[in-house]
Amino acid sequence: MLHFEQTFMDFLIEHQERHKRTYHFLILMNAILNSAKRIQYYYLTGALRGNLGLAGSVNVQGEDVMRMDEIANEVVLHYLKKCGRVISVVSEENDDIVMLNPDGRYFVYFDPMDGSSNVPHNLPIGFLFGIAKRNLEGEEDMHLRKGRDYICAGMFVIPTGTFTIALKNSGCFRFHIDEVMNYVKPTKMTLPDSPKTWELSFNPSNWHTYSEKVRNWIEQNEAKYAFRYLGALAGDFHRILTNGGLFMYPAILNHPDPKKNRPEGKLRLMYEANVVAFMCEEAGGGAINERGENILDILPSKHHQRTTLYVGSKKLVEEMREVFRS
Ligand code: AHM
Ligand code: MG
Repeated sequence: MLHFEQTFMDFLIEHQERHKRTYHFLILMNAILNSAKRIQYYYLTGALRGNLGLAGSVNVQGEDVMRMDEIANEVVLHYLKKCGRVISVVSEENDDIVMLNPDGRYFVYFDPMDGSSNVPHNLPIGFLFGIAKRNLEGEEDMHLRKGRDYICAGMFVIPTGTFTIALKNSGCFRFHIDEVMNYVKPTKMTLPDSPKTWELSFNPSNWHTYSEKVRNWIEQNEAKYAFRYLGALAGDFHRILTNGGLFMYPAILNHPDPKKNRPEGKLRLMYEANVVAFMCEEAGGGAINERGENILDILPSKHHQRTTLYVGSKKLVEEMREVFRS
């Protein structure tokens, strides 16, 4: 007897039918899947085709753009436009909001290739996305939504081939890519209660630049947990979701070169922090910034806004909230 695994699309169709929803979201998710598979293909052959270097331009954040960033962004914009369901997008790779289809139903916030320091090595990166729905009743407020108002958020770890997605109030699920490039075999993700497997994840080379409160907490607690850091949020958060623990990207405050300080943190709220925070809450965890605010409750005032981030097991997130309150 042949064995057929449930695909992501089977899973989603069932979910949409159960909740008596329209098919628009399926069409949008089909475009997201097409994008991910295409990025997967370009990235797998990236070294071979000489696509892992610089593109020769600088992005809105003042960082060098990689050729792969451009390819991945073009891929996602193409599929999202073609599906006809997206009003406009915020992409890490575009300074401004990109208008796609004024009659669309959704806003998509994405980073098509996150974890740029891994790109020249062809090591894992992430395609991260969050989706909000247009205000169907009353006036449209356009883009600047809180993560709490997203209807779903997800990430592909590329080229590893895992896809994790959370649907609002319906949980967080992980899929694996199969031989014919379908994402299959949903597993419901719940952060483990037992601290035995918990891990800490942060860039230790920045340790000396963190606030005193954060440095003290690390000194007092790091020996209790294993430590892992890949340098690509999707990969690092993937581990936290499975093993529990805490991923953090604190404020950079005491850098010897003051131009490199980042009092608001490095990660972007709308398409990095919110994406993992949304998945984490659906898996029973939490996410806050250094003001002790829930990441998902922050109303952005600009679309490339940065934030500090502490995401993972509830107990550790609450411990950090106390640290910032004290
Ligand atoms: P990017 O958008 O330039 O790729 O930066 C985002 C990445 C995250 O994936 C990762 O968590 C973090 O930046 C790593 O930063 P660092 O290299 O400073 O540790
Ligand atoms: Mg990024």
